[in-house]
Parts: sequence; structure tokens; C-alpha cells
Amino acid sequence: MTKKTLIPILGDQLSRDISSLSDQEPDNCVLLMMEVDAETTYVKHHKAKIAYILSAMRHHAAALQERGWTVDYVKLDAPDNAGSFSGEIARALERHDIGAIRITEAGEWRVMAMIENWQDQYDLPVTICPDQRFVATHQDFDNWAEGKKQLRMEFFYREMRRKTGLLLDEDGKPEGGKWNYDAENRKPAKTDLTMPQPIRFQPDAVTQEVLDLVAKRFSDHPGSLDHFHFAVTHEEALRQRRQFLDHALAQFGDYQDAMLTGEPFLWHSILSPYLNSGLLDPLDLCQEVADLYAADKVPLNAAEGFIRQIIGWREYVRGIYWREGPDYAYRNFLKAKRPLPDFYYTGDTDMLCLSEAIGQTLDLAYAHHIQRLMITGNFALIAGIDPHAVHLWYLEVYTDAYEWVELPNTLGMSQFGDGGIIASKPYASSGNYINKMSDHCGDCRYDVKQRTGKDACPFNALYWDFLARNEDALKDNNRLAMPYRTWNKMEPDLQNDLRDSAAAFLERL
Ligand code: FAD
Ligand code: DLZ
Ligand code: SF4
Repeated sequence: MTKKTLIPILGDQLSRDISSLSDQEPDNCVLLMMEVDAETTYVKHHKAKIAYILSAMRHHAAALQERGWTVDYVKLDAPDNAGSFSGEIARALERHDIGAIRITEAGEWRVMAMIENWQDQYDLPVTICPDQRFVATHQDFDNWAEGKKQLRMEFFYREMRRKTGLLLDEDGKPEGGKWNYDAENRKPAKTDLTMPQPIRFQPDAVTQEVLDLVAKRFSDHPGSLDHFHFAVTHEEALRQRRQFLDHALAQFGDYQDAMLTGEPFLWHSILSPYLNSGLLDPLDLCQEVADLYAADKVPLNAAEGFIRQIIGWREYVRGIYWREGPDYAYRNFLKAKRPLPDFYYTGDTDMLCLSEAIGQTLDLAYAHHIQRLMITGNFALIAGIDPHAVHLWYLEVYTDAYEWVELPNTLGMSQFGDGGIIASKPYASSGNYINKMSDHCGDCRYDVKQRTGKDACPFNALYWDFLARNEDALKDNNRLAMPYRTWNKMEPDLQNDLRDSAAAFLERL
């Protein structure tokens, strides 16, 4: 009998056409799916994130079996579960007569290092297939980046538009004459607008079993399972995609940066968990968005704004992750050292913007981009929290968080830990920005207009203190010339008051 090929399918490789399966005959392969402790606990993932991944894995295994594949599925509570991918590969080699291993490259340095050992460890040929679910290959990104002084997303994004042909006219020019309609993505929202809601999927028996397992086994992990609402199959993810395209996309452009108390989703797609784990295909989604624009169903600022997030930002951060290497996780350009405040795990703070963003994160394992960047991220940045600790928090608490996408967004874009590879200036702001883009401040116990004193919005003093504290590192950044001019023109008494207010606040943290 000919030996079979063992094809491990990891928890974020749930795409039907994953590259490890292409050109393979079901009769010659054993697919291996593994729920293992090493993955569920390498950080303390939010309970709902674990439940989503395990349930989506179990449903995907059933779908693969229906399509004729043999799937060897190891549950987390299986007796003798070895607890790691490598340990489970070893056990699978005892159960099956295997001649070779084939796997799609993993999305993290940590797991790639494991896979690269397998050939020696098991004395079998191991084929690592490129992950074809992205527009840019690693080589494409490196070719683009090579020799450039600055790796700005905008220019990479234009390459991706050219490569995919998305939103280009017949002459290869951008639709509407401009590449980027970012300036038309910044309307604050009002509470009286009717908001579309994402579909709340009811747990089936498979999901319920996983929810019970997670509740029991991960009771010390952050977050709640009470509001679990995720799609866990390809069909359900497609229903949420339809819901977004039909009811939210048209206004996504206008309100992309808006925040409202009690409205966690606004006009966002809530599709990132499905895009990142493989239930949805990013390019196919972008093509439908471009088609809706071509059919006059959605405005250009919405279509372009959405497509930019996916073939621009999403592809760009992946390129940076693999180009910069595993040490990127430890960069700390501003030498920030403060530990993460406890309220990131409880939401228990009287700063309303933070309690809203963190509260919904703990309930739903979801927050939208501006909450992540300008509320929780901004606060950590201006309070001088250690960027590695901030990175671990984001990796834990969001269902869409895998290191390739989370780390560059957090450590690079949000915390300026890489010294400006991703962001041309730190995303630091006072309460003014939050007041402009949300309705939080009106109901907050702090006064966003006051800069010092016990009732002043803490973001205000922290913002100026951040600039003053990091003047040596940041003063030559052209994009900060204006705030530094303002700071240097301030009366010394006011400067001292701001710095004292910030110090007193940080002391209380
Ligand atoms: P929408 O607003 O509807 O956007 C559509 C899609 O665009 C998203 O589903 C996502 O796939 C993509 N997208 C948008 N912005 C980005 C971005 N900056 N980078 C990569 N993809 C993007 N996104 C993740 O997928 N995983 C993460 O772990 C993650 N961590 C983040 C950490 C920080 C500090 C910040 C500032 C952003 C992070 N993002 C992350 C990006 C972004 O916040 C989420 O993709 C988005 O909020 C997901 O919600 P949505 O599907 O409703 O997105
Ligand atoms: C995130 C995660 C979790 C919580 N659990 C598992 C698991 O039990 N089995 C699995 O195959 N994958 C899991 N994952 C996703 C993996 O961590 C992810 O596939 C790797 O990090 C590679 O990106
Ligand atoms: Fe946040 Fe300050 Fe506004 Fe309160 S006043 S919601 S702390 S920005």
C-alpha cells in the first residue's frame, strides 16, 4: 500500500481551497486538525476567541469530510492529547502510514519555526506551500520595499490596486481620479441614525459543546461567552458578508472613524475573524465591493475606503510582519516601560471612552479600528505603557487577532514601537479628537475642555506630557513640528501644570 501524505490544517487555515490541498487526491491524504493547549494558551486568549476558532475548526472538519477528505480530528479534551502541533504530528505518524507532510505556511514566526523542524524531527519530506490567500507574495512585498527609505502604505496600496485591477478605469487610472478618499471617511455619527446590526448567529450543538468546554477549561481567561454571536461556518460567514454589503457598506465610508456610546459595530463589516481564519476570501469580497460601486449601489468613498483596508492595510501589515522578523515584537523606540493598567481587563475606569471600548471588547471580543487605535491604543501610547504588554493584550482580546496582523498594527501603527516604519507620526491625541469623533465626552465624568485639575480629561495632560517626555526622540519628526511649536510657546507655568497633572494621574494608575 502506498504511504499517505499528512496534511495538517491549522486553525486559521479554514479556507476550502487552502494551498496545501491543491492538486491532492483525497484517497492519498490524511488531513490532521488539532485542538492543542499550546495554541489555546500561548497567550490568554479571550474565551470567545477560543470558542470561535474551535467551533469553526470543528465545522470545517465536517465540511471537508463531506467533500470526501479523510480528517483525523483531535479534540482538546481527547485522552493523550499531546498539547502541541509537533506532539500531535508525532502521534498522527503512529496512527497512519505516512510518507510525507504537506502544510500551508503558518501565519506566525513562532509556528513557522516549529514547522521548519519537522523534516529533521520526523525524518520525512515536508513541503511548505505558500499561503495564496493574499494579493502580495512575500517576494512581491520585498521587491516593492527594496531600496525604499520609507515604506508608506499608500504607495504599496496603489501597487495592489494595479495588481488586482480593483477600482481602475479602462486606462488603468483610479476610479474618480484619486487613489484614496480617506478625507471622506471622517464624519462623526449621530445617535439618531439607523444602524444596521450584524447577524447574531445562534450556537448549534457543536458550538454549544465548545462553549461548555471553554467555559470550564478557560475560566481564568479574559472576556465573556454570554454574547457569543460569531458565524462559525462558511455559509454563516457568507450571510454576514451579505448583511454588510446590503445594509452597511454604503455608509461605511462616511462613518469609518466614528464612535458612539452603546453602538459597538456602527457601519463596520465585522468580517475580520472570517477573513483571517479563512471562512471568507478577501479578494472575492473586494471584487464584489468594486462591482457594487460599478453598479451604482454604493458610493466611491465607501468602496474605496473598504477595499483600501483589505488590499492596502491588511496586505501591507503582513508584508511588514514577515520583512521585519521575530524581533519586531520587542522593539520599543520610545522606551516605554509602564505596566498595562488593570482596567484593560475589567473596563473599570471612569474615562467613558475607555470603559466603552474595553467593556465591549470583553463582552464581544470586538472593537472597531478607531476604538483600537484612538482610544485603547492612544491611551496606552500617551501613558507610556510598555508596547510589548500592549501587543499581548491586543493579541489576547480580539477574535481576529493573529500575530501577523495584530503585531504591526499594535506595536508599529499604534505604539510607534518601531520608530516610524508604519506610521509617519505617533497616533497620539488629546481628548479633542475623541470629542470630535464620538458622543462619549458629553456623558463622561471628566471635562474634555479642561487641561489640568481633577476634572480635566486625562487625555489632555497626558498628550502634552507624552510630547514633552519624548521630545528627544520625536522633535525632528516634521509631522510633529506644529504641536512642538505650540508646546514650546506655552507659558512655563502651564507646561508645569500639565506635566504635574499627568504625573499625578500616572501615579494613581
Ligand atoms: P472593517 O472596519 O469593516 O474593515 C474591513 C476589513 O478591513 C477588516 O475586516 C480587516 O480585514 C481589514 N482591515 C481594516 N483595517 C485593517 C488594518 N489596520 N490591518 C489589517 N486589516 C485591516 N485587524 C485584524 O484583523 N486583526 C488584529 O489583530 C488587529 N489588531 C489591531 C490592533 C490595533 C492596535 C489596531 C489599531 C488595529 C488592529 N486591526 C486588526 C485592524 C482593524 O482594527 C480590524 O481589522 C477591524 O477593526 C476589524 O473589524 P471589521 O471587520 O469590522 O473591520
Ligand atoms: C488561535 C488558535 C487557538 C486559540 N487554538 C488553536 C487550536 O487549538 N488549534 C489550531 O490549529 N489553531 C489554533 N489557533 C490558531 C493558531 O494559533 C494559528 O493557526 C497559528 O498561530 C498560525 O498562525
Ligand atoms: Fe474620554 Fe476624556 Fe472624553 Fe472622558 S472626556 S470620554 S476621558 S476623551
